[in-house]
Amino acid sequence: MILYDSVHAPNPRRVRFFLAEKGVEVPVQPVDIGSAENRKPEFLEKNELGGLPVLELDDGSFIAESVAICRYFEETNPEPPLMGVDAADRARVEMWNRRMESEIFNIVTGAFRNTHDFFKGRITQVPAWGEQCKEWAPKKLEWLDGALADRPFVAGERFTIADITALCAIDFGRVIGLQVQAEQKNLTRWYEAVSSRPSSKA
Ligand SMILES: N[C@@H](CCC(=O)N[C@@H](CS)C(=O)NCC(=O)O)C(=O)O
Repeated sequence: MILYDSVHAPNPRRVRFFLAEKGVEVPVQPVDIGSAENRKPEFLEKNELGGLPVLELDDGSFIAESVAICRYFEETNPEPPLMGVDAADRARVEMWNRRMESEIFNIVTGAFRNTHDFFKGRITQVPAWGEQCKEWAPKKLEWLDGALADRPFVAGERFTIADITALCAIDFGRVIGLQVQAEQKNLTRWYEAVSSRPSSKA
């Protein structure tokens, strides 16, 4: 098994964070996004969309998409559960993980990808969309602060993949100047708790 990884990128971090919570070690092979190694034919054979991370299984097959990779490890290493414990909880975790992706992660990466020089010539940038995402991002944190008023973690009483997605998105938000504000008391409390987990450094 090999995990194709990139140390500074937020999606690979989600998987490393998830694996560290599970105490699972997987051999890692770095792929250099900076030199567009992930866009070369050899890597596109593993994932035709070029995104990282990618998991290569022992039978030589590949799984891309961070949540799909996490799902594989949730099934093979169920403890501790990070994607819900029964039907309603699994649905709730999925709801909140999707929200953390669509409302925060994709807004932060949308701002970065569509405005930053790093992506000039690599993708078709739509700067107006990037600027819109930049404007939305702090409002999304305001919303999350409110959502965290009645519970310790994003999806409820226990730490889940939704917290991992949210933390990786917010930390990556520094590339667009996004920061948790001191007056966002619930979000600050949550941010400190989740950031202090040793797995967050994976
Ligand atoms: N939906 C994919 C997104 C993968 C993705 O876009 N990864 C980024 C790193 S966070 C990447 O490879 N960027 C470099 C590029 O697109 O060339 C996932 O959840 O894993």
